[in-house]
Amino acid sequence: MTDVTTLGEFIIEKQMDFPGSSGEFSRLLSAIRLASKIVSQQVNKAGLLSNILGAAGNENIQGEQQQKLDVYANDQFIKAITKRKVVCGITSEENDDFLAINNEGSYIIAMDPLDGSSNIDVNVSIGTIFSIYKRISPVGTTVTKEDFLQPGTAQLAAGYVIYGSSTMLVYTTGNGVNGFTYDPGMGVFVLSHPDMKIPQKGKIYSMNEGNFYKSSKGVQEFIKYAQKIDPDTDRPYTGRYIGSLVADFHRNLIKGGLYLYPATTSSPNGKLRLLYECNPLAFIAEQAGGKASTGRGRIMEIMPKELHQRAPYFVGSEDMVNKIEEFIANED
Ligand code: AHM
Ligand code: MG
Repeated sequence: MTDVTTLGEFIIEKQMDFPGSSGEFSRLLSAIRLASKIVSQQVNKAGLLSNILGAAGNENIQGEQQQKLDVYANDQFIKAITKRKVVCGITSEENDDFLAINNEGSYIIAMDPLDGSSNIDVNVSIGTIFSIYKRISPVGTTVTKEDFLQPGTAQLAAGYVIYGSSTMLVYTTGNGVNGFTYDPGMGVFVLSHPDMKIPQKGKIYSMNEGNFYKSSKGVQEFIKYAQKIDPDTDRPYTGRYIGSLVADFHRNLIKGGLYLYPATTSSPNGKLRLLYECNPLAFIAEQAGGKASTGRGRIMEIMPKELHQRAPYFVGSEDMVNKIEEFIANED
């Protein structure tokens, strides 16, 4: 084990921290690391819990009340983050309003503690997404909504955990993207994917094509383009859609591809949430050499108005994002 780098060692080696702070980033990341290990363990038992020991929300055979896994994940992340005392507020997909925690903390977190929850019961990969900002309000006061309504360009760090065939933690602090795979035997994350780069050209497109006719003309034309046979441009592309954003994004990050959740007639702003789904993955995509767009502009430049605001989302290999932007621009 001497030739592997653990996540803890990596942070120390790179002396990573937020500008002007001492050790706060490593405290924060160690909270995320701990909660993700706990959640990972529980995710692995999810099938057992729901199928053998009783459905979520019911009492299990030991007479314990069961919690839904997404609520459990939310609690674990909040507990771990609160304990480290560097964060003053958390906004989560699971909570209608933000939580004010330690007034002395300088940072805020936006998170989706367990994304893709419709996939929990069917043994398909799910994930956690997080995004870290410096607060705007003065230290020592109670965090305000404005602290959370910052554009993605203000993110200090962002990452995700994928609970897949193995558990991985991937993050950026604005100096590239690194991925760590969890070794359950040793209980540590080890650096497995240093300096991740997304291929500039991709071949995979990932969309819920049930929404084809609900999408705009430009999106429909792009899908037709993706399916067209043209050996010169290596088409047709390959369609891959898991329905877990983290898993679809992670695959495309490694192999090259485009994830798209456009505006539809029933969801005019798309489905995905700007603060804790779109922006953190946009930061990672850009840091890996990719791109993230609303179809008409950079995702990270949107000035949020609401905590749970949605945005149309196109993220992945630069050439593919450029291509769909072209189709969308031409629909006008
Ligand atoms: P969730 O936060 O309720 O889990 O919804 C987000 C998920 C993403 O993980 C996924 O990409 C998308 O919703 C799938 O939506 P759809 O079922 O409409 O294709
Ligand atoms: Mg979600």
